[in-house]
Amino acid sequence: MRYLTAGETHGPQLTTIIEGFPSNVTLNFDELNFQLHRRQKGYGRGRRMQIEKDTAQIVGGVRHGKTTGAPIALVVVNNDWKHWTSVMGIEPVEDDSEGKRRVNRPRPGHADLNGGLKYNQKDLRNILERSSARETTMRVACGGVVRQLLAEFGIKVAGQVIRIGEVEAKREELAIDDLIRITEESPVRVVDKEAEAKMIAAIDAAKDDGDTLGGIVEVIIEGVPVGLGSHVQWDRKLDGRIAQAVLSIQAFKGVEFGIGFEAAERRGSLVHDEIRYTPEGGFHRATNRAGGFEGGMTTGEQIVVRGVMKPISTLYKPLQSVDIDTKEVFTAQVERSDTCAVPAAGVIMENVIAWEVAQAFMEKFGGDSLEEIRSNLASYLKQVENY
Ligand code: EPS
Repeated sequence: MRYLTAGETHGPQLTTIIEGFPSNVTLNFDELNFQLHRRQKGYGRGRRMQIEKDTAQIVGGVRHGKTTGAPIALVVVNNDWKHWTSVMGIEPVEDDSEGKRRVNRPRPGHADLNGGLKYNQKDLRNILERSSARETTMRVACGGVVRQLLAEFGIKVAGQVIRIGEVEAKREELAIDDLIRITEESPVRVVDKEAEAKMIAAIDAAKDDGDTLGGIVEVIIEGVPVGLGSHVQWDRKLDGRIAQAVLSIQAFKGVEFGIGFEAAERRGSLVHDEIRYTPEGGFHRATNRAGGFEGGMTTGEQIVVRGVMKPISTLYKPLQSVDIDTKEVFTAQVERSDTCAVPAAGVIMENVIAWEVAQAFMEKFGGDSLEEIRSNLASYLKQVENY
C-alpha cells in the first residue's frame, strides 16, 4: 500500500490517492470524517479552524459503500480558498513580484529559508504553502481509511497528550476504550484533569505573549499480531518505519518506544521484558518496556510510541531574521497561525502510525480482498498457536 498527497494550504483543495487497499471493505464515511474532525479540534488553534469544516469526498475506488480494490482517491476542499484566489491562482499573472502576499522574511524554525534556497524561490510563500501542517489533513484521511481495515481485525488505536510546555500529565493505567473515551472529551486530549486546566492556562499565557508551545504525545496500538515488520533488512523494521512516519509530521523532533530514552539510564535487567507462556495466552511478555517491538518486529504486546513536537515556529512576537531581498536584519514575517497544535498533532500521530501498521499488516497477510486477508491471517495465527 502507498499514498501520496498534493495541495497547498490556501489552494483550492487537498488530494490523495491510496494504492493497494483491498476490496470488499465497507467504508464508513462518518468514521472517516470523524478523524478529520478530531484533527481540527484542540485548545490553542487559531482562526483558520473556524473557516474549515474538513470533509472528505471520495472520488474513486469505492462503489455502493465498499472498496473495489481500485485506487481510492480522496479530496478535501479548502473553504479558505475563496479568500486566496488571486494570491494563489493557478493561471499565469503578468507581474508576480508585487502585492501577492509575498513572503521575504523567513521564519526561524520553519521550512521557509531552506526551501527557498533549495527550490530557488524568491517568494517564500511557494514553500510555506506546501510545508504547512494543513497537508496533514490528507494523512489523517488515509489513516481514517486504514483504521477501518485494522478495526476488521480488532486492532485499536488511541492517543493522549502527556506534556504541553512545562505541564506534564500524571499517568494512569487505563483500558484502551476508556483512554479513547476520556481523551476525546478533553480539549487538550489528556486524562489528568488537573494537568488539563494547567495546560489550558499555559496556552493562554503563551498566546498573550505572542509565543507558542510544544509538547509530547503518546500513541497506543492494541491487538497487533506478533511478527509485523522484520529483522532481516533495515528498511523492513517496523519500529524504524513508524519513527520515520512520526518525524515526518510537521514540527516533530523526537520519537521513542516504550521506556524509550530512559533505557539509557537503566541496567539491562530493568529494561528487557521477561518472556512467559500460558496455554491460553501463548507467548507473551511480563512487562512492555520495549513498547511492542523487538528486532524491528511486533511482539504482540501494545505498540507504545511517543513523539515530541517543538513549539510552532510562526510567532506573533517574531524572532530576528534576514530579508532575502536586502539581506538586512528584520523580524520574521507574521502569518496567521496556532498557539499550540499538540492535541491536533496527537490525532495526526495516531493516523500516521495506523497507516504504517496497516501497511505492514498488508505486507504480511497480503491479499487483494478482505476475505483473502482474513484467511491468510487465520492460517498464520494457527501456525503461531501450534508453534
Ligand atoms: C499553518 C498555519 C495555519 C494553521 C495551519 C497550519 O493556517 P493559516 O495560515 O491558514 O492560518 O491553521 O493548519 C491548518 C490549516 C490545518 O488544517 O491544520 C502552518 O503554517 O503550518
